[in-house]
Amino acid sequence: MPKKAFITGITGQDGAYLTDLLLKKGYEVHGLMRRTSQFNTSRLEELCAPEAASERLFLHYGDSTDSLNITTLIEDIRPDEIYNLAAQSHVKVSFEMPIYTCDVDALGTLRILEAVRLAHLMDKTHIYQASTSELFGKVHEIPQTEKTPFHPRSPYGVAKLFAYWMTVNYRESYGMFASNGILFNHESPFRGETFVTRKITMAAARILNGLQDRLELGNMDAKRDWGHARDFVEAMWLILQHDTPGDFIIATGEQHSVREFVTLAFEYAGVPIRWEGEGVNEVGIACVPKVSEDGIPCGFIPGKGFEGVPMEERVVVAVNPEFFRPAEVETLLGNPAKSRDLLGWQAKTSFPQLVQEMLEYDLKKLSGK
Ligand code: NAP
Ligand code: F7E
Repeated sequence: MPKKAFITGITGQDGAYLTDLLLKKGYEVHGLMRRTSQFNTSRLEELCAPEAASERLFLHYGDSTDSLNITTLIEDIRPDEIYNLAAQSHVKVSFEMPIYTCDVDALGTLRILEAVRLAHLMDKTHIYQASTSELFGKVHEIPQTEKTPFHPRSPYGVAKLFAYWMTVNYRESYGMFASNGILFNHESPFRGETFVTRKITMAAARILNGLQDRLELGNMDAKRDWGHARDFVEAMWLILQHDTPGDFIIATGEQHSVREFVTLAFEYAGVPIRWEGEGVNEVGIACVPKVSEDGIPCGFIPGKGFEGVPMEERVVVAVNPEFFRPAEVETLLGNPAKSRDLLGWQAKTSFPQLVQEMLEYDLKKLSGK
């Protein structure tokens, strides 16, 4: 009998990479999918082998805010492993929707834990909780380890703190195999388009093709420990295969600023950015294709450059305070020593490789190939 996994948040970035991984490992995968007015399974379709998906992937309508639905699904599926990835995962949006964010991200986790308990699956089912480096928020030490005190800085972070401790509490109270993966930022070509890395690579691809004037960003001094989602979902699986449950930091151990991410994305096309000014007046200036009138991509071709394209020097990056947050997390840097020593996990993708893969994907998408 193949192992059965139940993934909430299966349509998201991590859900799609994890589904691909588990299908390759021979699992039967069940996923919780929200009813939406348009299909939202494009990531799964792009990432998962169609044959394995048609035989062993089952999608169920549901929502993390619906206790009955979650309990019934878990009772019916009786999964060996649950990966609770569903979340309102955007930090800035959480300031605009704090109550909804807590319902999904905090209580949603409790609904899963209770469902496993009520279905008498406590000895069978291993549970992975998608915890986050946002728990550290206003950091108390650098780098952060599993022992660093928490100080969340957003409704998202606070909701995830509740979920973290509920997971620990069910483990300690009922002996459940419930573990937290404290994952630092991880990105990919399948990252949501409003997170900063994907916003940058999509805009860079458009600017390099004469389709966009400039990119507007918030705090470019923010520093993150950015890894690749493909590497990070392997850690999720390893956490549930470990002898004992626990809490694990998953990070690369290297940090970069938002500004560095932008610089590297344009450098990929051989375009240097000159940074001028300070604070809200800071701008990035570069020599790029003029914005085309007809909306047809014309500009950078990987391997060829900008042959015959009319170019100009202009501001391509500017600060827009609209993207500032009421409270910011300025710096995050994880120490992944515990996961390396106990799980044998290590990030495989370097920062430049990550930026390059994301930009190449967005350039290819623009060219329609
Ligand atoms: P994501 O791309 O935003 O995906 C979130 C998933 O949750 C989507 O499938 C979304 O469904 C689903 N979802 C949202 N609200 C829901 C609800 N009410 N009921 C059921 N499903 C719901 O996020 P991600 O980057 O893959 O992250 C996965 C998890 O890891 C999240 O819990 C996130 O908070 C956490 N995390 C992420 C990072 C990171 O850097 N990526 C780091 C640490 C922790 P739709 O497709 O319908 O929107
Ligand atoms: O912001 C700054 C912003 O939205 C990164 C989620 O997956 O990782 C993610 O949360 C930094 C912040 O990710 C813009 O202020 C500047 O300092 O890409 P982000 P995040 O907030 O770190 C954690 C680990 C999670 O758990 C979350 O689910 O970039 N920034 N200018 C900007 N951010 C955005 N989104 N847009 C800007 O224009």
